Amino acid sequence: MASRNKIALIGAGQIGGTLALLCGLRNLGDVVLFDIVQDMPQGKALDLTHLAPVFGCDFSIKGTNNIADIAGANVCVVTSGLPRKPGMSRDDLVKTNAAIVKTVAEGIKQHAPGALVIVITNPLDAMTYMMQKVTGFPARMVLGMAGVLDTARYQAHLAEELKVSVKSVSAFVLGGHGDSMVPVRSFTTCNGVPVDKLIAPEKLEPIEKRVRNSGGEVVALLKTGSAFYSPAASAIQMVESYLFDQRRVLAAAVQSNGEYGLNKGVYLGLPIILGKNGVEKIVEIDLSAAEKEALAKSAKEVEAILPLLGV
Ligand code: TXD
Repeated sequence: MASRNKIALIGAGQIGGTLALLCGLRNLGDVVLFDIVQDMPQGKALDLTHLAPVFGCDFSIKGTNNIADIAGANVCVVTSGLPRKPGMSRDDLVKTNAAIVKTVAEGIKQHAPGALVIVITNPLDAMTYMMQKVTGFPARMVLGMAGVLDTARYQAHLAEELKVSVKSVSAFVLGGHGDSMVPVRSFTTCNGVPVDKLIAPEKLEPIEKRVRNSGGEVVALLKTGSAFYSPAASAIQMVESYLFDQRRVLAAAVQSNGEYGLNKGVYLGLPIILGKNGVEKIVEIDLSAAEKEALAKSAKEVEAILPLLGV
C-alpha cells in the first residue's frame, strides 16, 4: 500500500496559503502548514478542511507553530520571509530574509533530512544558496522557484501579443530572479516557430522588459504584498515533477557545476530535468553569444549578494 506524500509548507502567508489550497485541490498528499504567527496556520488549515468536501478532496492538512511537525516530509516549500513593499528591490530583503531562511534551514535539516527543498523566499537565488549551505543537503535536493514563474509571465504576454492559447507558447527565462533575468528567444516558440520570427524586435523588447518587471508591477498595484497566485502555481509544477517523477524540463535556481561557463557553486536559474532524484540534470542548451553574456552578468549580480549572507 503506497503511503501518501507529506508536503511541508514553511510560511503560511499569501503564497503558503495558496500552496496549501493547490496541494489539496490537486490531491498531492497530506499537508503541514507551518508559520511562526500564533494560530494563523491552524486557522487556514481549518478553513481548508471545510473546503475539502465542497470539491471532494480527501487530504489532511495540519496547521502548526511547531517546526517538528514537518518530520518525514517528502518535500518542503519555503516561503518564510518578508515580501517586498512598493519601491523595494528583491535585494533589499537580503538581511531580514537571510536570518529567517537560516533558522528555517536548521529546522528542515533537523526534522526533514530526506526532503526535496524548494525555496521561494526572495532574494530567491541567494536564499536558495543559503538553504543549501545551511542544510548541507545534496545540491540536487535544494532548488529555487523563480524560472517557472518568470517563464510563465513571458508565455502569458507572448500569447497575448500573438493572440494564441497559452498552450501554444513554449518559453525559457533563465538567470537570476531579478532585473537581469534572461528571456531565451532562441528557445521560445509558438508551436515550434521561434518567437522572433513572429514578433518584431520593437514589440518583443517591451514584452521582455515587462516580464523582468512583472513582480514590481504586481507589487505596485497590490501595495501591500507581492504576487502569490502565480508563484504558488509555479512551485506546484515543481512539486508534482518531483513527487510523480515527471522529469519535466523547466527553469529553476540550481547550483552550477560550471555549466554555461558559470562559476561552480553559484545558484542561478538554469534549465533542468526535475524528477524523483531532484535535479536529475542541468541541461546545456545552445545560447547565443548575447544570451551567454546576459547569463554571466546575471550570475555576477547574484554572486555580489552572497558575501552578505555570512555562510
Ligand atoms: O518567484 C519568486 N520566488 C517570488 C518570491 C515571487 C513572489 C514572492 N516572493 C517572495 O516569497 C516574497 O518576496 C517573500 O520573500 C516570500 C513570501 O511571500 P508571501 O507573499 O507569501 O509573504 P507573506 O504573505 O508575508 O508570508 C510570509 C510568511 C508570513 O506568514 C510570516 O509570518 C512567515 O512567512 N514567516 C515565517 N514562517 C516560518 N518561520 C519563520 N522564521 C518565519 N518568519 C516569517
